[in-house]
Amino acid sequence: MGSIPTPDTKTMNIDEIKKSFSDDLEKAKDQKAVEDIRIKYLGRQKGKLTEILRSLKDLSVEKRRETGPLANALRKEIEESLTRKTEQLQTTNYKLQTNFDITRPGLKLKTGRLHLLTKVDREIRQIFSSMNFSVVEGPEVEDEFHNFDALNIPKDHPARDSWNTFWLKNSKLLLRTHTSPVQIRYMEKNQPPFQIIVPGKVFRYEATDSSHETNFYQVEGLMVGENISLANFKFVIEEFFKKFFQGQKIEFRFRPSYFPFVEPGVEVDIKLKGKWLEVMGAGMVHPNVFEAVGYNHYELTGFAFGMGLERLAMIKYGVPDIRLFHSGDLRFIKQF
Ligand code: FA5
Repeated sequence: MGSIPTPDTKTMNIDEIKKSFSDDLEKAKDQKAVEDIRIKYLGRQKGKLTEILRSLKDLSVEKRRETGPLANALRKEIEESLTRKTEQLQTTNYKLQTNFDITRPGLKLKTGRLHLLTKVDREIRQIFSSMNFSVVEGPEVEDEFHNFDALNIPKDHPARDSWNTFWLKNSKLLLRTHTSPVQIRYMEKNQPPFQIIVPGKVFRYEATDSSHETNFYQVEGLMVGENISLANFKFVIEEFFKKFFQGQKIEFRFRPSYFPFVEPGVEVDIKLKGKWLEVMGAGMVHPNVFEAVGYNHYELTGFAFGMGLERLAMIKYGVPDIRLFHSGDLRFIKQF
């Protein structure tokens, strides 16, 4: 690199500026130092390179031709070096601040999960599907006919008291108290033989405790054809328990019971921590129910059941209180 005769003896030549600049830059430890260097060499008033660039006009044409390109090239070089140094300092600062360790394993992403009741609902659907049952759904807002009358529970019959009901204001509609009305809706539109399950939400206007909720899930079952018997029900339910509890030892019992829409009626209980917990009502479909949907009750028979989904989940997963399901407590939800 060439040098220029200087008008002012204190002014450095280009080689000297270049050397002095790179010495200064190497020593710079922070952005403030980089900025000082920029001013020292490129500052508008007294920048060392600026002075040279400004003095070019006083040189002879020949000298200017020789020096001009060198000075301009150095300006470009200085600007680029300053930018690079700034970037370098930023990266180093970031590493210092975050103590960044690229070998450290990444944080595990938090993903959502299915609610335990959704899981159990899916398990139940899958098991019955594997036994050739179809999955059917029905409305949560019902009329009196489907929720009660067609199920052989006439108006003013004391049996209606078993289903404490949320009535909708100014209408004859209600929030269904069980999934049994879907039996009626399905039979109105389909002919036997068939076997269905109906999972869904039900609502009852009653006090809550560790095994009762006002809003819970049931899974209805209905199988209708010729010569269907209670023995078929027993087989299906025992198969279901075997698959649902997957080898977990459970004790269960069938006990006579009364529901207006079945005859005979039974209840199924499972032992939980030494106490019997009622998990389902069931029985042989009552002839009056077949009549309400226009079926010939002399030719057809069928069994029906309605089980409490939360209660089955409580037994399988050891949940001590039904109110935990809807508590919104993440510590509970995240366990499953
Ligand atoms: C019924 O609701 C009948 N529809 C069941 C039925 C269907 C019988 C078909 C015959 C033929 P029950 O009120 O007992 O019956 O309720 C059925 C199941 O739902 C109970 O065994 C229980 O497991 C669950 N259950 C009832 N009430 C509650 C409640 N408040 N909270 C949580 N689960 C409940």
